[in-house]
Amino acid sequence: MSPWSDRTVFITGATAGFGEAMARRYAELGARLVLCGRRRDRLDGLAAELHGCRLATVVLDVRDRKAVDAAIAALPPDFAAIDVLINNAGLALGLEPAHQTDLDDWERMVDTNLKGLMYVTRAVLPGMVARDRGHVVNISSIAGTYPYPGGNAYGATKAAVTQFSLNLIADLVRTRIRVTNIEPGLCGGSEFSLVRFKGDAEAAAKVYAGTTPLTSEDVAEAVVWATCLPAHVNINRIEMMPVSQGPAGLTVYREG
Ligand code: NDP
Ligand code: 8X3
Repeated sequence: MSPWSDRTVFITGATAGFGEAMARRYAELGARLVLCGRRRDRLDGLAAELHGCRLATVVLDVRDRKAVDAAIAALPPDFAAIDVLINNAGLALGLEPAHQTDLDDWERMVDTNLKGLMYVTRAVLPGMVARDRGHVVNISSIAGTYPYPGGNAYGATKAAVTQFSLNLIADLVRTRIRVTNIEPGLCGGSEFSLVRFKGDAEAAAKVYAGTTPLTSEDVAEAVVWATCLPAHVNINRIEMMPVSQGPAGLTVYREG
């Protein structure tokens, strides 16, 4: 019998992209799933696709702290003991330079990528500590390490997620709880760029033109790998990029 048949995986942002791919992979492994997102129709569609799997769906906006607490407190008993929390919900908005950006976009990224991730983590961790069992996987980004023009607040939220993950490891070092920070680079096939460019499909497609980016399935595979390792092994960070991407991006402005 698979060890996953006795484990519950809680995924935020399961209605698209990485989260959806992770839901499918953990369903294959036989895990119990709690799938969250704001779009009810998407959750219903995924539940229908994965019918026969043990899963619960939760319509949840991670920015709503009270709703996060209430949703986790109200999980059906079979799903309440979360073994793997995947904090995946997040977004980038805009690629304008800092002085031209919409401050509402910055606020929404901070509220979702950082504060929302913290709300969910804080609600789930006490149960993990009480059971002395669990794995928190935070989906950060290479944007949290390498700056690029227009990355401003998005990169800042992801840098904070990365440091939050490392600090969680420090806080939990006396427990058996594992924490892994995933830092993907260019990844196509999800709704990420469509959201970033606010529905402009042409601008979104240009991001991936002429290259072979990572896929949501590649990221899901890295998460599954980290969570399948023996219980004494903690993968602190995974930085992953497509072969066609590299971390050299220093900017020099030359006058004239
Ligand atoms: P998608 O846009 O395809 O998926 C984002 C998911 O987040 C959706 O399921 C969406 O669900 C959910 N979400 C967004 N806002 C909220 C909210 N307020 N409350 C709850 N759920 C929310 O993007 P990806 O799958 O590509 O991205 C997933 C994560 O990976 C993000 O954190 C992103 O920053 C990160 N990442 C993405 C990379 C890429 O190139 N694609 C590379 C590196 C990191 P719904 O709209 O239904 O709420
Ligand atoms: C998404 C990757 O490079 O578009 O986090 O910021 S990038």
